[in-house]
Amino acid sequence: MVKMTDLNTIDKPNWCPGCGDFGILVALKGAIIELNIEPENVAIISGIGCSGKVPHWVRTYGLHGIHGRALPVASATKLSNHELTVFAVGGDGDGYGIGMCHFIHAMRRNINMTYIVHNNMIYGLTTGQTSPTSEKGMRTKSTPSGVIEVPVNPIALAISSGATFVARSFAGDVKHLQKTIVDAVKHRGFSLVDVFQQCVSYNHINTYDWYKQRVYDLTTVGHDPADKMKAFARAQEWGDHIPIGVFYKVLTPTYEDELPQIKDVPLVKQAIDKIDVSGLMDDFV
Ligand SMILES: Cc1ncc(C[n+]2csc(CCOP(=O)(O)OP(=O)(O)O)c2C)c(N)n1
Ligand SMILES: [Mg+2]
Repeated sequence: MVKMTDLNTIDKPNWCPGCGDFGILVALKGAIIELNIEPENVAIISGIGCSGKVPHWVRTYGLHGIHGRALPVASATKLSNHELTVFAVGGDGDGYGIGMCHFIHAMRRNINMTYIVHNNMIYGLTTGQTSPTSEKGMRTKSTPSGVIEVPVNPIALAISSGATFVARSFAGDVKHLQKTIVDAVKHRGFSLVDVFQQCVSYNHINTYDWYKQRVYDLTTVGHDPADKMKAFARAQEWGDHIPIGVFYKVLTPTYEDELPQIKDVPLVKQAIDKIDVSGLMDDFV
């Protein structure tokens, strides 16, 4: 049985005290334990941001990559060895801004992995600029007179882009978040877990209390995640009541299922001792 001590690192997180990232880290580790996946069978791939530091503090395989590129690296990791449980992790700026094109393409590919987005509606690491999910009118360092654009709606975007598991949770409700991550990993296909997360240093509007007062669990209203149109309608809800939970879920073949070269045996296992690359090495090295 995998235990918390198996996943702990010597280094301790250096996020600001009170940051929602702590709740996400605890829920992610809790999910790996609950699923009983050995650390050597997990890869956590991140982009840049405060959120991008997650792989430093979970003792599994991990890679802290470059800004906006968590998903292509995670996709390559999964396609190299699809027996691994792969997480992509990043912020709202990382995934819904600079990484937006990867977000849409990863979803329509339906690679079997879980994407956790720490959505604090701000650029945290760079000290408080507007992000794609910052609300219209929000004053930040980069928009002193208020944001002009409407925010990205990641849930609606995911449903329309072909993601086969679309969920939202809240870093302040670790139990809900851990269950959502467990369900996302169990789902065969691309899973988005958008996580409301307070940034105590740079977002003084969307605080822990702001989220806490608004979120309600979709299971309490009998939502059916198989109903795409109802999922889309729930994704439009914003304001005093904002849903969390699984909006949409459907089973379709994964990218790995459809790729004959790796369908039966992971690429990494095919290569061992079977492919002679010496000619190639002679040419190029
Ligand atoms: C190519 C590139 N552009 C810009 C930056 C600067 N940068 C670092 S993190 C970041 C945004 C972080 O915001 P978010 O993704 O929301 O993560 P958070 O810190 O809020 O968790 C930016 C713009 C960078 N590192 N690389
Ligand atoms: Mg952010």
